[in-house]
Amino acid sequence: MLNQAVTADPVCQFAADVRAGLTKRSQKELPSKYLYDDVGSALFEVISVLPEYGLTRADERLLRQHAYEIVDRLPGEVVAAELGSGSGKKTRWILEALASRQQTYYCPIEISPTALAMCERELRDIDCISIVGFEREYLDGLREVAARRQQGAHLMVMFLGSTIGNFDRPADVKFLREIRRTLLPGDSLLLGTDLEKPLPQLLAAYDDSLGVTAAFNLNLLARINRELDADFDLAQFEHEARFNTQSRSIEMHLRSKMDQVVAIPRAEVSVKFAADETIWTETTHKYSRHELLQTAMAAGFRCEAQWIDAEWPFAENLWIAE
Ligand code: AVJ
Repeated sequence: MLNQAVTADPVCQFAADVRAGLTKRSQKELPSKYLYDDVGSALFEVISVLPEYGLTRADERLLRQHAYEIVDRLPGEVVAAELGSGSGKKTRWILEALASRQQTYYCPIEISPTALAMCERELRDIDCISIVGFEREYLDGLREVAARRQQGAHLMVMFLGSTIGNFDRPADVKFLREIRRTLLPGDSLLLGTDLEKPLPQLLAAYDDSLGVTAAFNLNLLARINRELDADFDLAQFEHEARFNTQSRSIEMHLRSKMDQVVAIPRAEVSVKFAADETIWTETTHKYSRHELLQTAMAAGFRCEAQWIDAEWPFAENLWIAE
């Protein structure tokens, strides 16, 4: 019991993860989910409107243009769940299409109470949609939604914005299998995935000219300063985006500009950085269309349909649980 209470404290968990990630012998790393505190989430909203970063707009365009087609492929009564509610803006199109058929429950699952509240505010005006938010980790929340479903209702899980790309391979397949395990045959997954594209375009998307992505990345160090009383000098680290050709992923790193030692009192650790050493902060995988078909099968789904944006290679995948 005591143990549970300790790990359930978010600051303790953050401290433990920071300590584990920064005391690694080889590549230092930090979990990308910590990029999204209030400042990081606000910076990501700015990223999503930058000219270099077409991902969010492509996602939104596809959902707007094809919402009715997508919903038409779903069986009768649907309960909609979403992993990570985001701002709720692009989900609106799907919810409006669902609402045009019948009264529908929408269950956003989100660990950030701020994000959850924002999404509820954004979407509460849609008639015939009842919002029931779950402040939970993705799979915990999903299991809860699945346990409460009425007989005859089909679950439709949305995982948009290519957040799946943040999982390492093959952790993405493992996670998709976990989702599948919470579902029944005939339930569905609407999965947004960013696709491979020319390298210069990819690099620019993760290293924009205004420096917003750099600020988004550096905010992780600022957050460690704020929450764990650390003394990172942000001027002594720089943002780097690189493409890993083997994993076909963009990696974000923070590069130490010099030899330095940083104290992180609330994680009870001091960390030594060599000049040019990096902290790996995020992976964002770029899928091929072929790979997505294989991934669907490997996770226990069949691909019902796929919609691809003409301007920015991005796919909306509708998978049905087998
Ligand atoms: C929100 C995970 C889709 O991977 O492109 C944007 C996050 N990181 N710029 C992505 C992100 C740097 C983004 N996702």
